[in-house]
Amino acid sequence: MYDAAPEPARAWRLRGRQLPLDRPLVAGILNVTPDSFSDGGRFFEPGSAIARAWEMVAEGAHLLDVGAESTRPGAEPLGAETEWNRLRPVLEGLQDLPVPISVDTTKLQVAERALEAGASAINDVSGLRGDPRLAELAARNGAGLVVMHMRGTPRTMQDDTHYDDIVGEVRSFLERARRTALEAGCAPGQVAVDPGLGFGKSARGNLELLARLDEIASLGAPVWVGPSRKSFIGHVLDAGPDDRLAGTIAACLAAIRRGAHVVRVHDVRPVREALELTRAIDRAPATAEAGR
Ligand code: HH2
Repeated sequence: MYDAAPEPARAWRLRGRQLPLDRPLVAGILNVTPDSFSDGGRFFEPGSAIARAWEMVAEGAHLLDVGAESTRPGAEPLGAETEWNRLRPVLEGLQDLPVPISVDTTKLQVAERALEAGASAINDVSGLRGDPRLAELAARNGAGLVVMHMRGTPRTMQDDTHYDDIVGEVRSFLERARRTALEAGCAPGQVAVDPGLGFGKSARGNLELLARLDEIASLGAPVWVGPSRKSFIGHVLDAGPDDRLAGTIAACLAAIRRGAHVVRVHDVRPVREALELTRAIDRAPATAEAGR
């Protein structure tokens, strides 16, 4: 269906660090926002955000994704100054964090300052449609870059969620965005791709993207996926955002099985434990054989 698959990604490169991709990575979500869809307001105050960051590291997060602008459906865009004023005290307070930080932003000025303040990666939910110069910035700094698929903007993305071929469209978009990043000077191992669950997709579309994630993984890039507490889980389970943990874990396991490398989640400990147990089971036959 697609051209021969390139070599699979072995590590995600971000500012002098290499995160090996031979085991699943958990990115803990830190929303420094008053209005995120599931945890808005909980970590808006810098002190509580910093405490939550350390808590997620203790729970086993391999990296943290820090954002200050909600991208929930219908959200209005935020000015760069307001976004940066929310992020600054948190990033400055996390200088000693032992794990890398990605900053969830679509804005060049915010990403530039975040990298200066020690962030290691840029998570761009617009997939370089907001500001393609983010790719040059990542290239110049050797920073990680996540390009995510979204239809339209958070304000409009749920207006039309019909696709003739959702996986084909998302895959081509990510392939193009990745190429743009490589042309701007990023190394292949720097650029991760993300299908953007919940960003301009129906519940069924999100399920199909998860079911066929191996087709996204065949691009050969590190694959991020963010199912955490999202409404497609609520749609299947008839559960509100606070009751979607089991569904989130199931979605993460399904994604990893189909080639995802990084799962972006709010509930770090239970997801990490589920992934660890699955890995132990998957490795058991080989281990038993070796011990014989
Ligand atoms: N989802 C959200 C935000 N950023 N980034 C990537 N790469 N992938 C995702 O799926 C993704 C993302 C939305 O979730 P959340 O941060 O919990 O909510 P909000 O945007 O309301 O702050």
